[in-house]
Amino acid sequence: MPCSKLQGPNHLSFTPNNLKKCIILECTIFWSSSSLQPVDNSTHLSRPWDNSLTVINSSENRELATSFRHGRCLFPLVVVRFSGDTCYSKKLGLYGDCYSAKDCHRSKGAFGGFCAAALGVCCVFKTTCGGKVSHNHTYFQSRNFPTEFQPNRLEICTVDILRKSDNICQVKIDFLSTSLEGGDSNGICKVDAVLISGTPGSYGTVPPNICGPLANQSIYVDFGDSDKLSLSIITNGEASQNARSWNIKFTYIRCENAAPTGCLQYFTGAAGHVKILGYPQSPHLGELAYSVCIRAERGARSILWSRCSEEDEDTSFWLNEGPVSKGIKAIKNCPGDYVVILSTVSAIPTTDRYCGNSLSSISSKLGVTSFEKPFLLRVRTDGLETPSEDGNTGFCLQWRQNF
Ligand SMILES: [Ca+2]
Ligand SMILES: [Ca+2]
Repeated sequence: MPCSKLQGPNHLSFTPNNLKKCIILECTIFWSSSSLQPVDNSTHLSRPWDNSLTVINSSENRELATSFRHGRCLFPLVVVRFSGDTCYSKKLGLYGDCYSAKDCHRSKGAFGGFCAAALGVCCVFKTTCGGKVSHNHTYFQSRNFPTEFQPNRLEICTVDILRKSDNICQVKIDFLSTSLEGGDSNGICKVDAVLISGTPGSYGTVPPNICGPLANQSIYVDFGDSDKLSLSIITNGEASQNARSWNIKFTYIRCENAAPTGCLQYFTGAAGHVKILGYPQSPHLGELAYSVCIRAERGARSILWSRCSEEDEDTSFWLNEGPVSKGIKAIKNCPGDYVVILSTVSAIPTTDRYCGNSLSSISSKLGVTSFEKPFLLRVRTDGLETPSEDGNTGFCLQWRQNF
């Protein structure tokens, strides 16, 4: 009998959507996946059946879950299995997966409050140097985070990111906070560095070596045919004894949700902004070669790129190797450090490189409109800078899609 036809002892009809498993004994509880949130400790019941819980997603049965939580539904056994939906732990301020208490304990996760109408626990995973990532939303943190540490020698801290299944194509790496040394006078990461290995990459998606400020940056890394990626953070305590720390989140991306091919960074939305990796530091990082992709929203005809309005006018676009000039473009004028905005209004291929101190030679407030899809911004810097340059901070650019 299909579960949608079953009735409980209270004569309540079940019409679950996205049904995963349904076992009815005397009273079965359904609840919406949108209700998978930690609840206050005072509202949860004792749960002797924790070991055999099954989450059944339904958008129509929150009322049942509520009545269950208040103990009005009497039953000898409820069989529910948790499906690992994302939950947010207010207690820890971190995301986790909704698991049964036993599964969370077995997986060495941390208790982050209750979820799924208090039937599950929001299981939070953290790891540090030498660890392995095999759960969604795993946080890779420096030792004793959030307390900073001072390395007194060259240290290499590596975490392996394991591919959970074939339908996982990428991992999204969110740099939530970092305190690392920046690049040298050429923008090269010679003291500290974040290195990512194991990905086949392709043009525009090979993760560059990065360092300095990385908070709020995120990148997508392809597994390709590999079952494991590695992320290493080098902190050279011999070159600098400044305090270091990091908190980095890994999220598995299923193939149907993957960032498009060729995109190291990927954003959605009609408007937003993006900063060069390592922004702000002067000079900007060197030896970068990657693409930033913006998903074209339905009906979008073009995209306008301009400097971030909330950033200082002098530093929000500054990619140069010689005297500061506004609105420099073309291949011959931007040989080393530049962004590419494809097929702008002039549609002349040689005019799509931009460098200097402004996107426009007329006013730094003016931007560049591109009609080329997919919407993307290519970023390229070499490994050389002219000494005694001030500024040269890279970019913070905002985009707005036009409909
Ligand atoms: Ca430069
Ligand atoms: Ca350069």
